[in-house]
Amino acid sequence: MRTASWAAIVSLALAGALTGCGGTAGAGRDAATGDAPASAEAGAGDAGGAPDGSTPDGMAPDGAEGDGGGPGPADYAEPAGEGGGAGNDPYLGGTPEATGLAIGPGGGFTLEGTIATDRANEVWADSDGFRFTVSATTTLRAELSYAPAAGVLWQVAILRVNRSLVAWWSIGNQGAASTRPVTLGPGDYVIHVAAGLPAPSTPQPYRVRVQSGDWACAVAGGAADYAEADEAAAGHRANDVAAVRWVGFPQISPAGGASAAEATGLTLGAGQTRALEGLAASVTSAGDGYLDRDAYEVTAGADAREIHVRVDHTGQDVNLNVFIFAAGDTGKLLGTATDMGATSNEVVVPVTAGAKYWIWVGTRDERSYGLDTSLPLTYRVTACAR
Ligand SMILES: [Ca+2]
Ligand SMILES: [Ca+2]
Ligand SMILES: [Ca+2]
Ligand SMILES: [Ca+2]
Repeated sequence: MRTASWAAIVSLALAGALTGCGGTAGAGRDAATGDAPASAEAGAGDAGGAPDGSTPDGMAPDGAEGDGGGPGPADYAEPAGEGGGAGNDPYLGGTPEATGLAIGPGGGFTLEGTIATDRANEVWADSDGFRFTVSATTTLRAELSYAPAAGVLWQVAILRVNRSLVAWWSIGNQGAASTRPVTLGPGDYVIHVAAGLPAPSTPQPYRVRVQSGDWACAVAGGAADYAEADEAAAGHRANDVAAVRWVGFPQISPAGGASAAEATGLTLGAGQTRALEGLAASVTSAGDGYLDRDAYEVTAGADAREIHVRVDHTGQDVNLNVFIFAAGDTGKLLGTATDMGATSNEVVVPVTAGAKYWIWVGTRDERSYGLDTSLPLTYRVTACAR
């Protein structure tokens, strides 16, 4: 059975979330809207302390971080071929690879896999699950590296074994992606890696580093370092830059019109935290899947290797999504945060020192579900650089 749709897969993930969180299910939003409750394990509230020595050395495209600094052999490699049916796809009746690997505080391991040439359905070219064990409560993230190919989006997520999401898919096409950090209690979980269509003509190898560490990025308090300009005179379209439609993977195009990212003038050096404030305006969609869309240009400092961006707000019925683009090119996507039902969205992306990036904050159009009644809504962007 290879028929699938992204909506069906997300429904599976959400059904798992609604049945898998016990008493937390009611803490989120109305199940009838298709929105999941916020993850009980979300690390948003447990931030604290400076990054410690267990922090890996970034998301090098060759997956070289971790144990000893060299790529080295992986701790688990996906076997060639997946047998019949859904193979190791966690969503379509497959069985995730039983890696036998465990992780606790300070630990980490590396996975190797391949996007195969013969596994495509209408959603993705190949979809691989890897089951692992958390032996003791720890904060971890999964860092994916691969050889980028034009037009192909890759994604990485962390699921519970019932397929509900603990770290929503981070999606990009620039060679590396990371889930947000999540604090997980003991038990089994699944790393999910997939690449979008078309199926490759040759197998595409990838690596995933799963690393325990402390990547705290607490909400920045106090006055914002940058405040969105008042774009009311432009119908709140002055800074939109990207249009995003969800058909399986996000389909991204320039927003059209005369929009431009706001020049914040902010440079993010390693160890620095900056706050931006914006307004999710109450406007109708310009034709994509979003209402207001706001882009902010920032520069990675000379010593920065990654930026960790979180967007926080108080609108219980508003979904703000975050996309990180290379400045000036909506075709270059570094990562996404698209958790449904969460008032905090986080994404971690690798950066090149001195390069400019767009932090894009979009309000998902959910008016047909009776949502978005909290608009207009002020939100806060916190950007932590490492
Ligand atoms: Ca595979
Ligand atoms: Ca697979
Ligand atoms: Ca705005
Ligand atoms: Ca805007």
